[in-house]
Amino acid sequence: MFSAPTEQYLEQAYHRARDEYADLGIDTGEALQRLARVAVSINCWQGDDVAGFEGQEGITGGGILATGEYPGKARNPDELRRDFEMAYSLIPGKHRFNLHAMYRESDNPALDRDGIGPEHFSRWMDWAREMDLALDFNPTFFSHPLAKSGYTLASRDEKVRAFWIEHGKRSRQIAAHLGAHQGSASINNFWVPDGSKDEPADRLAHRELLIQSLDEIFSLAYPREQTLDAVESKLFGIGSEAFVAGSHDFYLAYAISRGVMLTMDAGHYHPTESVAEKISAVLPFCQDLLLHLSRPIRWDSDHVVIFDDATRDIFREVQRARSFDRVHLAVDFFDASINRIAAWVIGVRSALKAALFALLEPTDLLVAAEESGDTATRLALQQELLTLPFGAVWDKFCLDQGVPPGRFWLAQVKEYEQQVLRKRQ
Ligand code: RNT
Ligand code: ZN
Repeated sequence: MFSAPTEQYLEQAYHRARDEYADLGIDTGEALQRLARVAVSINCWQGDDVAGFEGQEGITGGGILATGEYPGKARNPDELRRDFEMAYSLIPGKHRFNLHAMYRESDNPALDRDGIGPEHFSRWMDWAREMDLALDFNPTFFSHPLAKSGYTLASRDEKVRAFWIEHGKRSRQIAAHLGAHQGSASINNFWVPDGSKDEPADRLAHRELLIQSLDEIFSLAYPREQTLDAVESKLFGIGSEAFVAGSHDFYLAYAISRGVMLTMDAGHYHPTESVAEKISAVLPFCQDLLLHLSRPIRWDSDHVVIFDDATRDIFREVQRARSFDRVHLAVDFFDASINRIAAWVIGVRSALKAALFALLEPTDLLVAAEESGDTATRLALQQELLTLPFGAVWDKFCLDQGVPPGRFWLAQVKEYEQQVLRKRQ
């Protein structure tokens, strides 16, 4: 393996790239400045395979499943924080951290989800302040005895609904508390797994119950500066193959009619559907949008985000719509089969590469070609853009942000694996 390139080498490569992009009317310096303002909310749940810290080993479910047995997963909040610090030190830019309710900290073994409050996140808040990270939030409607039937907020059982409604309300209170203290709204994302393996006899009943429950949860208004509610749709999950109450159509209509944010997860659609394609369809009707960047393989498998067509297409559409300020970005994957810290680093760096790739697009040239009917030029340019010296601009970003360029972060992850992760057996 080559050793890491010198600063001088990287600067020279960047200068050549800068000239090539300038020839197309693109200012790489400006693109780098804009990229530095792109914040990705990084999922806590990649660090421990979506287990959480409620001490109820083995209760999983809700249609999601982390697979793999790679050694060294974080077993407690301190390990998770330490692992994330390692990953974050290798990711360029300033980002956010995405918590789930099940990651609360408490000495009370009887504390259930309908009893949580901001005090159970005070250590996360202290840590986030030290790390200069803003926190986002998610109520946890899965991996719980009262979610075993497959239904929570859309359950026919009034007691089950009441429990989860209380959980939803408390999650908003916590998110508002986080937002007020960090001076940046905490986005609170509602993903509700409710659905069934086989064809239900009454889909509408469950959807009406879901509407009722959500309306009750959202009945209290919080200032936008503190928290923003989002609702995430899904096509199907493990055990909910035939029906998911909170489908895309359901939440698109719900979000617009209630003025809450819509979340689109890149893994939650039919395989040939594209989230990128939906962005310009939804943005005219929604004030904000939350994207869960993920990578489906055959089913909603939540693989680590990579620098692939689907991810590039998403960022390209956000850039073309000039909507980086309205589209909130989060990563959502959980891969237990590889080094979990590498997973974080690969996923977020790939997302940021896709953002940079979009920011370097000479969109005006493409639009001009299109407007004049010169669709051959439009296609030719798009193809030639793929092989411009993009990597040199990315490396310059890493250099400016004080993280290793190219593949040269990997050695530190390997070292941490030997020194820390392998000792956790
Ligand atoms: C599940 C959803 C949801 C979860 C997280 C853990 O299909 O994508 O966003 O992955 O809440
Ligand atoms: Zn998601």
